[in-house]
Amino acid sequence: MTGDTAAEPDRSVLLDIYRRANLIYQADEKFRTMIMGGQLQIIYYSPRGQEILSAALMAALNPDDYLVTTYRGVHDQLAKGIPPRDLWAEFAGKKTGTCKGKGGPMHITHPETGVMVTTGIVGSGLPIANGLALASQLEGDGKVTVVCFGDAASNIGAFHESLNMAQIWKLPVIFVCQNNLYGEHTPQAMSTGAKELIDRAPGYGIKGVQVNGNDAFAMYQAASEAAARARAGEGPTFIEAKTFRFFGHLLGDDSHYIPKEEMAAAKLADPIPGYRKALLERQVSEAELDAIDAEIAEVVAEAAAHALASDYPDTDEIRIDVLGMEIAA
Ligand SMILES: Cc1ncc(C[n+]2csc(CCOP(=O)(O)OP(=O)(O)O)c2C)c(N)n1
Ligand SMILES: [Mg+2]
Repeated sequence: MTGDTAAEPDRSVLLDIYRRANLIYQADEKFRTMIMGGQLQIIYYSPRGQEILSAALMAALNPDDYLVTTYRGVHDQLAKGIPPRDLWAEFAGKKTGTCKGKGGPMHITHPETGVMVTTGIVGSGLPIANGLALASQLEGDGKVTVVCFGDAASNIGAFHESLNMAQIWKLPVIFVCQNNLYGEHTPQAMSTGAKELIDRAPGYGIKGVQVNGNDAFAMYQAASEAAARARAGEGPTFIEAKTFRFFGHLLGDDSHYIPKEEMAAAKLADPIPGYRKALLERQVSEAELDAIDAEIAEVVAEAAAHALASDYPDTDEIRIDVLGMEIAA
């Protein structure tokens, strides 16, 4: 694994990562509370446990860089900068949402913050990311495309084709596998022959970096280096970022297929309090972090209230924004 040797990011970056991670953490808690309380009727893939990975990754990008992510994407979307109230309204299917309530939780798109596609089809984001990166390469706009996906997605054909093509064409793309060790209720060893996913990188001649995604410092370093390589025209990077998910595949999953000791150990190493501790050891004060937490609590409460108070889209909307369907009722 990498990430042990570089100079640490400066204080403003460290606090930026804290802010993004805690926005994810608090938003996730609120989503789960609202779903369990019957205020939101949605299928929900919690990113609890994967907050630091996303926060550090997105902090290493430019605001106008592109992101492609998955159904387990709320951490990526918030960390990339989608305004929480717009995201929340879309999750709730309301017309004030990022896609006027017509995308829903699995299809979040917000080009203003570079969130180009969210897909529920496992592995399908990688070729789309190559397309975005090819456009940037042709236009010379200097943007980097990041595509996030899970460990099980690395068994899909599109993963292999995309790594190969990105390498041949030296595309400015970063493939980030958020390896939480489980697919849909399935341990990795049951679905994957390779012991380490990173071992697939050399097969395509692509630069591979394996990192502890729950370590903000290592993750930020890996992402910064990959972005710099991409912008310098040196091509793609495959980052395997190890992490864990605390709420199973989807909300309601009892995680019976995860050994209790494994879950307990992962929770003991919870990256959220871990990162807070790391900041306190670096002369950041409790008061400073508490103030950020309080500010985020207000943002999240406002976003949730806004979503609940907003209207559903009108039925006329069903024919609008659909390719070839803008026809009169
Ligand atoms: C092509 C395809 N096959 C199967 C599914 C059903 N499915 C949804 S999520 C999932 C597991 C994905 O696991 P992983 O890639 O590790 O991501 P994680 O959910 O752990 O973040 C599967 C098999 C799907 N959505 N798309
Ligand atoms: Mg997984």
